Amino acid sequence: MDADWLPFHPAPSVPVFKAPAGAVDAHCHVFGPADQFPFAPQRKYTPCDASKDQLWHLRDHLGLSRNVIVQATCHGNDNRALVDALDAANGRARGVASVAEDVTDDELNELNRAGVRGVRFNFVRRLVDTQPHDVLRRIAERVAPLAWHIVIYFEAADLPDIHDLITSLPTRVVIDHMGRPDVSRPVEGPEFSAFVRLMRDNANIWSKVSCPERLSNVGPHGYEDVLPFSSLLVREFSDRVLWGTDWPHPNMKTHMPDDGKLLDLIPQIAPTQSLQRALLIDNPMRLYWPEEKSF
Ligand code: 0GY
Repeated sequence: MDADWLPFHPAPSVPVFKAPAGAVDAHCHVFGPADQFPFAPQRKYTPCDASKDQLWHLRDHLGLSRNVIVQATCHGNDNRALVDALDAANGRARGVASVAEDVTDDELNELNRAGVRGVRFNFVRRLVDTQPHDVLRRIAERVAPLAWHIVIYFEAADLPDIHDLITSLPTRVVIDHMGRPDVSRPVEGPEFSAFVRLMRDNANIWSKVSCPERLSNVGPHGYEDVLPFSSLLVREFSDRVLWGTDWPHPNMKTHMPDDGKLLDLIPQIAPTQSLQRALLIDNPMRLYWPEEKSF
């Protein structure tokens, strides 16, 4: 692993907040193990291993029920570690894959069988060499008939450049980590208002209200500067928000969060039981397990 890599928290606390039964961690990753699933040659970082079994252990420790595993850039378009985890999850995990334009229909069908329900487009330059918008649009058109969605990861400053791509996609779109706002700017200021407007004007766009530890300038474990941003989205778009741990927290440089304490922030951003249920159960179930219809 990279010399400055911070491994995930070895012993997260048991959260004081008790998640409602059936709660979903809708953003997490598996890394390797590298001896079984080598990292991609074009990767921009080399992490520690973070296995599916360690993920299930964290899920149970936190009192959660299900996971959505997002393909991390260190595995490129090689989704084998993801599929391996999904196959071992007994239906308790779904996935978001990375694919290139030359992916075959058979490969897409196999990913669908394993539980993949979306493709991630990543625009964060320190993580990937980005692809042309027309290529991404064609990939979205390929996966739309499978009822998959597109997950998009970008920095707030890049929203103007990709706005038209996002609004032209033929699927639901889920934006990672609230579009990574600069939380030193006002929540009512022009930058975050543009993001809120994007969601207001496009009913197919969802947001993950995840990663306070990545966005915060004040740090653990209150992350007070991020909460106004996540609270606003939960309040205004209660049926289009998702929450996740982001375990094993790739590329954290300042500190490693305690996953239990991340869960303890939920009542601050979703203060009522009905908002908590929407955020942790109803919304992720609608997106990832729609066939269960028990939510
Ligand atoms: C995240 C954030 C990061 C990394 C990745 O796929 C990835 O490599 O998503 C990051 O470095 O900000 O969502 O896990």
